[in-house]
Amino acid sequence: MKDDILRHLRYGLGKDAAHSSVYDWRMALSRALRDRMVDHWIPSTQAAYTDNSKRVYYLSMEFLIGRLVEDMASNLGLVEEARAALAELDQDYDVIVKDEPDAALGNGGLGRLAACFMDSLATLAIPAMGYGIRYEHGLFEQDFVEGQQVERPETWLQQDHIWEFERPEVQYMIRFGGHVEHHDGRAHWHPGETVIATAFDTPVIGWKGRWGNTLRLWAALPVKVFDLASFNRGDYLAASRSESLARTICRVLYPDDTTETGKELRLKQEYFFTAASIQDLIRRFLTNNADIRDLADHAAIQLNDTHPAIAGPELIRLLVDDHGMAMAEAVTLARRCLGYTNHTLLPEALERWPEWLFGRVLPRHLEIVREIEAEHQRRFPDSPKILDSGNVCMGELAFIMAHKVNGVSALHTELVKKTVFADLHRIHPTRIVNETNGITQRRWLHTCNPALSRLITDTIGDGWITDLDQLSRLRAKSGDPAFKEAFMGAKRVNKERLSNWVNAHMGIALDPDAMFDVQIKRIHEYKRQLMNVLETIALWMDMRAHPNLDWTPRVKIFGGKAAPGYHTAKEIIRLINDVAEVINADPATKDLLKVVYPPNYNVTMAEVLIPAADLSEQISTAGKEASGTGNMKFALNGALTIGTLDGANVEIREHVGYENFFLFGLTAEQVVERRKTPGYARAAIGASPRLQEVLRLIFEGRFCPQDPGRYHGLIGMLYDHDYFLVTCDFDTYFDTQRRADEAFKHPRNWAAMALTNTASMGFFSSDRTIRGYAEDIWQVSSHPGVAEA
Ligand code: DL6
Repeated sequence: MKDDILRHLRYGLGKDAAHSSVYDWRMALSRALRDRMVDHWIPSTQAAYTDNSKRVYYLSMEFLIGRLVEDMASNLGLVEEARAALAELDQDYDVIVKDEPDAALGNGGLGRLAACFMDSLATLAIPAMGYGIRYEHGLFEQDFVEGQQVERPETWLQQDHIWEFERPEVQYMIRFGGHVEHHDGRAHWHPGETVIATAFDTPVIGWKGRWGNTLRLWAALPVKVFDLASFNRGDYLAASRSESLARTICRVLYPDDTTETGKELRLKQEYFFTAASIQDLIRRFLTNNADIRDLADHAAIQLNDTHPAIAGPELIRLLVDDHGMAMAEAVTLARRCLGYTNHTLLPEALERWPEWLFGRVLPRHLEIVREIEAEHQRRFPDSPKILDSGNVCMGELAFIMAHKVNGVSALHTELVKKTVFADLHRIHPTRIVNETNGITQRRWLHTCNPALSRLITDTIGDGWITDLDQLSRLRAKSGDPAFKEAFMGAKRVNKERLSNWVNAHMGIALDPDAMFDVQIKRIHEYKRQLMNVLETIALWMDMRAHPNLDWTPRVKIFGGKAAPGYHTAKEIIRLINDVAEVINADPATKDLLKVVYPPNYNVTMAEVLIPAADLSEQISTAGKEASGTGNMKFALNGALTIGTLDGANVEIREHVGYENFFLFGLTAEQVVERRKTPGYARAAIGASPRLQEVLRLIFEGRFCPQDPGRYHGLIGMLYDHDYFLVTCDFDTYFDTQRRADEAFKHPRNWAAMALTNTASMGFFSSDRTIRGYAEDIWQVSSHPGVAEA
């Protein structure tokens, strides 16, 4: 390893050890690791080809992979070797891995799930490819200026992304716009614009390198570099039109789609990566197989949300227009290949494209959608429509074109059946299945929490790393004082690590003995960060009013970004920051309460925050969070959950035991009922003197004296449009927080509850989730694996 690092430093980077920066060392280490990955990756790829294995194709607009050095070293079992090699070279492994930018090619849960799935697919040796977009700029970087979110472009590709291999030979033409002619018995699409999709491959190596898969991200290239004739005429804009389209397509994750041009770009992005992926998988299939009608025996295509739902019409287009298949047969074949995962019940997140826009960008696909619609309506005349009120409804399209549709937690799947797809479920009663989400324990315990990982391995061996159910053997330890002490010792190490980080980056001193209470996720009204900050204010008021009570010291930690155009979420961010400023400066509560909101929450930050948490906030309005995966990461790392009966919280509570979970709040059914009661928010506020007091303080400008009216809109909304029922759940939330305070005063009991959480999380491994998809949806099996390289 040491020799390899030096060799890469010299011949890969043109540097000698004496003049190398941390960046150079990281690049050399990464190349040395990458070489070893390739030794597992190529045999796996060859084996999948030779065996003509059925492959999974996971199409996702997002892969939130974060940093990779440590992940790769860990899966290869090379962390200690790398550390030792660098130490011999007078370099610090920990400093070097921290130098890596966080690849934020996703927003949150959906993208991180895709990354966990890639890890599990490789560990389970299921031949698979992830397909996505190689965004030039990932999710924006968040800064706070006077407490307000400011967005800056993310720049991960300004440095060499060492893990990927460019594949200039893998290119596909992606066409947009134009018109369609029908003659010679077939359709001829004459596009208005064309770009080239070109591939970049990142190996994804499973645990101990038994198998390797590929994450293939598409970048766009212009069909011609530039138009020399226009350039010579002095028409520079026309000269670079093709280049500009290509550049724009892969430029940013989630372009603002509130404008018409933003919408069009988003649709083009979706089609771009989907069309490239479908062409690519057909090409791969045809290298080993002669008859396209066998495609479904070799390709399982999973649509991660509706973003790649155009895969149905695109596959049909290729089968009909290029392979001469009859439309009905093509629809049936496409359906056998496709599965669709729904990740949300929020109506605004279910994609709908204006028909005119869809037809302008994808005229041939609109014709095909009409045919899919007509065929489905013929068989099921009362079916919901794909083309509805001038829109193309991508949820309905994905449902109708998939042989299986899955929800991501038990509750969510039931709600999918009863609400968004109730009518389609009636027509196709066996199509919807549940695959409760999971997380990879290799990243979310073994790598991010070395102290706890070591303790667990010393106690039960390392089998849990690939078989998380083995953690259940720790349950017997909940009465063992020495083990509990060691368990909380690991937590303490993580809390100190976080405290040092907060002190260094934010200048706030934290007491590691305080309860670390963490809510990290996208800022959204349904996730109810607002309720958390209202409770924080109420607690602060009580602490000030009764300074002599035996308070449990708390650190309230928030993290998360708001969508740039989401005004209310941005107001909530500002309120948290204003409240933090006032509370953190209050000498009366300085040893009891702190509020911390580090900017730019991302995967890397999660890896530090989650192991340090005592309490995990999972407080969404019941019926709104499809699953959540943060909830799983916290519980796995020994945090107790305070939460509602929403998403996967329901199943987590079943597994960890009701007594080890702080439950509060209305159920999904009660939420629906409560909304029917006129004036429910005013009634709830009227019944809660505590909440009235909190709202009064905010309204009077206690947290922004220089601009007292700042939150009048936000507070007014709670009185009159409290759609997410913050007011109704507030009191029980507050009381449940006090139960958590009480429990925290008894460290041995708390330790028993915390370790029971860890011990009970076997079910929530993404390995289990992937086995479920493999069996219920994809009908694929694990490869025996390749010999250890
Ligand atoms: O399934 C992954 C993840 C779930 O854990 C979250 O509960 C869910 O909100 C998220 N869904 C999305 C889709 N869009 N929206 N909203 O990100 O998926």
